[in-house]
Amino acid sequence: MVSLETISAIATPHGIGAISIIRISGINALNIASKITKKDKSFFSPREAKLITIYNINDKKIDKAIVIYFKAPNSFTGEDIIEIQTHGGIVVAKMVLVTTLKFGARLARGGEFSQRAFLNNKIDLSEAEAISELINAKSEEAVFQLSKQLHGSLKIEVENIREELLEILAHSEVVIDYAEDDLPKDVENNILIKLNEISEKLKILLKYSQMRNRIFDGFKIAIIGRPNVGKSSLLNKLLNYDRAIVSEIAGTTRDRVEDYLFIGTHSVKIVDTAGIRESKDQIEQIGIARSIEAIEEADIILAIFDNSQELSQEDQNILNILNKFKESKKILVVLNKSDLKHTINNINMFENINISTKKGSIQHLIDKIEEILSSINNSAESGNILSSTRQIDEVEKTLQEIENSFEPLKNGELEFFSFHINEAIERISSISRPFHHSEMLDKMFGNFCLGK
Ligand SMILES: Nc1nc2c(ncn2[C@@H]2O[C@H](COP(=O)(O)OP(=O)(O)OP(=O)(O)O)[C@@H](O)[C@H]2O)c(=O)[nH]1
Ligand SMILES: [Mg+2]
Repeated sequence: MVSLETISAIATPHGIGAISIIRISGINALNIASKITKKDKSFFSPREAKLITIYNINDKKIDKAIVIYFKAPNSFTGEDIIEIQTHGGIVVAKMVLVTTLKFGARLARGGEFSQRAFLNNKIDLSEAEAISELINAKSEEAVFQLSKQLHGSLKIEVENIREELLEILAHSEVVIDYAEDDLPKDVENNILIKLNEISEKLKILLKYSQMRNRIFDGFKIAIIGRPNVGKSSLLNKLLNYDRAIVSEIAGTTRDRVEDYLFIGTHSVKIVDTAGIRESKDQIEQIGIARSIEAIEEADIILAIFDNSQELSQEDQNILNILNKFKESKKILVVLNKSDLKHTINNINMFENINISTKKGSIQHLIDKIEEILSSINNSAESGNILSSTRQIDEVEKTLQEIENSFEPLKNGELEFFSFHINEAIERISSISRPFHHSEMLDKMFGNFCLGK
């Protein structure tokens, strides 16, 4: 698809840096390069960096810059691209940009380069979304995942599923058009098996994608326990500074105290909470309710108990709460104050670890947390994940359509069956290439930064 307009933008962040890049894309790009350098078009050979003077519209020298020509279709957008690397600085780059506009380029909208790349089949939508998210990635895990997507792994998985659905549709259509009888029983069974396999694949994709927020935004750890067991002491020790107030008065922490730290390569948000106990104090009650919320939001729960004392009724109540989260969260029982006499020793049903926040190191606890975080990550890393809510939505709808197709298939209502499979195909296809896209594309690429 050839666009008549040539677009131009500053592709680097606005600020002082070693270099700034101005990017021009479109049929007029080479012409503009020729005008701002006062060189013939033949001076620029594809993918060769040229150090050359840049002039403004009044023939005044602006800068000496590197100019690279990417000849269509072998460029990011699939169009002719000129990249001008000027010396860093806001004014120089702006002057070069204004000159390109004076020579006929139009200022690019946010994401317009990527949009053109998509329209010219250089990237598909899942790759475009990966680019957008990669720019905003906050953790190493997110970068690895998105890079996989950028290299097309999600596209391949989605296309395979689409092919399988098309094959199933073809079977059904043939019978509708030519056969007098219903679908033979063995064919119907094969289709059912295939559809179940596809459903399973989609469900796994969704399951991994639910971990997306964790992988992309970091994990959450909640420290919980009854008052005075040493929750705030542990927070401070993990952070290596006195973030929360510690005192021997039970009920010192009244509200959630949050902070961020790195455990290994994992970015983690850690939350210290108000001690959980029966309380008539209204403010304390609110704090305790927030502690329960913190449990719900967390990926890992560090449940602290005072090893120097017998388990109390309050501790027992906490264990009852934890039991409800046994399946959905990783729970680690931390027996604190191990510098004093050991009274509890072990709490069954959970993994236990002994520490003292007062004496000695807690490195073995940190190592354990790192091990848990890595195992959560590895399980997600082995598969593809959907990197946007749009993709998750499309997969959920695909799954729904497949489920809707089972009934008509069993009843021999092949037209209805075909209808649902068709819908499923349309849904799954739209992960990489939507059918009705113009409005959605404008919206999606509009979220990109300028020059991208
Ligand atoms: N001996 C010993 N004392 C500790 C240890 N950890 C904490 N303490 C003491 O236990 C008391 C309570 O510690 P905090 O960290 O304030 O306990 P908390 O669980 O945050 O208590 P609340 O905020 O009231 O829920 C303080 O006097 C700490 O000095 C430990 O490992 N050994
Ligand atoms: Mg506290």
